[in-house]
Amino acid sequence: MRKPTRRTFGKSVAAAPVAAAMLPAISSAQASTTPARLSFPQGFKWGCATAAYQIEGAADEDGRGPSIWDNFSHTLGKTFQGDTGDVADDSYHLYKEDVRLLKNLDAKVYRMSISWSRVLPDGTGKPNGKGLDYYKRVVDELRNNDIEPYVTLFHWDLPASLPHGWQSRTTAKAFGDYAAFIARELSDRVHNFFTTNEFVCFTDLSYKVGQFAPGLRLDAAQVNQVRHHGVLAHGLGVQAIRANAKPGTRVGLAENATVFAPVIEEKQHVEAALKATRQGNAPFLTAVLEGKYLESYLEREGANAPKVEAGDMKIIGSPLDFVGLNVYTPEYVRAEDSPAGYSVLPRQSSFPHMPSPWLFVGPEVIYWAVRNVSTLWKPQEIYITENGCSADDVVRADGCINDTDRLMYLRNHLMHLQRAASEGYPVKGYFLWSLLDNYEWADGYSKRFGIHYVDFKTQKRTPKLTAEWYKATIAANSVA
Ligand code: GBH
Repeated sequence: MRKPTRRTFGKSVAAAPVAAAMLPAISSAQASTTPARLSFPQGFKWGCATAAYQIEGAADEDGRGPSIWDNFSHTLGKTFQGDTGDVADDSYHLYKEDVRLLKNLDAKVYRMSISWSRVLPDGTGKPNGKGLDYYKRVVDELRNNDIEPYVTLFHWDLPASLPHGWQSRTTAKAFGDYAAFIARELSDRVHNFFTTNEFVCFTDLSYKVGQFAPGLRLDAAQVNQVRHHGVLAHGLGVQAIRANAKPGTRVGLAENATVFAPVIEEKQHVEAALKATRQGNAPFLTAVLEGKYLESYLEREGANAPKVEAGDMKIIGSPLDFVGLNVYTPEYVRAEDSPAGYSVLPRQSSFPHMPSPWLFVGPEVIYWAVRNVSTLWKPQEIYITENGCSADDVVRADGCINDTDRLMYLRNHLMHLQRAASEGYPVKGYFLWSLLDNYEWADGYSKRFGIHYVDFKTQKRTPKLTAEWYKATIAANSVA
């Protein structure tokens, strides 16, 4: 049998690992006006992602309790022009319209999050029926449109009434109880859950750098403890879902692991990238997927290392059904003759980036994200739980939003994702960030990540060029 190439494997996919792409001879099809397309495996799950505080609004409605992001965004000087998520995309009221946007794309899956304090206003204790009903309505609307919901339990909007937030071990326990509650209430209609989103953002950025809620700058020992409570919460969440959800419910997490790409694709640098991946994610993904903290991490932190109680690491390492990766930007490494065995290369000032200054463009990041995580930890399934970019979108006189830069970003990432799929890595789906422009945390409404434009004065949604392109990509199950 002819070896499948990247272009043909999707049609015959048995997803066995195959050699890297060979250049196919130019066939008559390729000589025609339509370029050959790179196919994804049959049944690949295409969708979009959002998060509660970024889209819902209705911050004060139907008994929702405050979260640390309400407090933070209402504190002078913390967010761009004092922007808050009070209204955001008003998806609390407009969710049917948002499901229509997904339906129009023919999306198969949708990643959304639950606002913990909407369903448990105090974080623990008495539930808020009206809040829970909202999520039931959204999920039912999705299912009625043949869109499978993938639900994140925690995307940073921690209930404000939990004393000391993630500094307290009790918060990890509270998260477990909240996960159990959601599993009992929603697993009849939600079959896939993510526990937490992006450890580094709700720990380091929130308690060390102070850029995200609650905006603290703690010392190294305290930060390591916050990190530990984060991964512990994830593990308790996994166990709570397994114990309380209907059989067949699946659970994973959504993590923006730091992705290390070999600067040159040669053996020694490829191995350096693996070492860097393990070390560079030691407090988070490495701990979750290995059920332990690396000795090198504990040694480096010394007296500041996290205080771990008996049994914690087993909980943290609870087996998962899938790993979700939020992928945006790469680090480049090369092999080095040093104890670490690798070094991370600084970026030149000319390295291209999108309007978000942190969002450097290196599309091969998505291939290496999947490949490194697969090689090191062999998860059963991988989902890209976020990928996308900000762009300086402008509505032209004719009403079009020609986001050609975002299209370039997305197309190139998908080509590299297809490379991973064609080599047999178990990537099962892709959630584009984001369905629509939304509240971009400390950047407020100044950065747009949507494939639908939102006029925040009127709440009007307009598909951008990338929505048209994504619809065609989904329809063809391939990229070109
Ligand atoms: C994701 O984070 C989030 O999950 C999502 O909610 C968000 O809307 C999306 O990305 C787009 O940002 O200002 O230099 O300190 C992506 C990872 C980590 C990117 C924190 C921004 C702040 C960098 N994010 N980072 S900096």
